[in-house]
Amino acid sequence: MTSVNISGIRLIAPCMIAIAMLTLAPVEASRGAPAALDWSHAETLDVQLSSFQFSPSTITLQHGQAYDLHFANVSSGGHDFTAKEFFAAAQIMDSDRARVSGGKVAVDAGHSVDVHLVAPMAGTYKVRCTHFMHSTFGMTGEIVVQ
Ligand SMILES: [Cu+2]
Repeated sequence: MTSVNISGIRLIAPCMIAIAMLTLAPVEASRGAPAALDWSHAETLDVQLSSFQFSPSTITLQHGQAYDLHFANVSSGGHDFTAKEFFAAAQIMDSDRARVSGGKVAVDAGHSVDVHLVAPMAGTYKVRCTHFMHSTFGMTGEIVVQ
């Protein structure tokens, strides 16, 4: 087959991306390799951090979908968005990896941090702020991947 038509490529591309994600995922976890993903279609989701809650407190994602999680700290104190299992399982965009440290995204007062990632396997992942007593005051939440 020497000729390739464009519509054929369009149909095949999503499958190839899915296969690439499946094959790259274990490698990604072990050595932080970049993945040839198109992040331009990532869906932006706003998550507000305030004293003392996440809004929304339940974040619903679709497995395999790319997102730009926009964490905005609207309070006058520091907070973090900590979800160790979630971030460990998600495929994080290479240039955003440094923004997630030990499963934690720290957001200074009045600042915001964006993390692009592909939602991992379906499940419910716990979220909390690790600042002293903040989770006790209500800074907890969950990520539900469908
Ligand atoms: Cu907090």
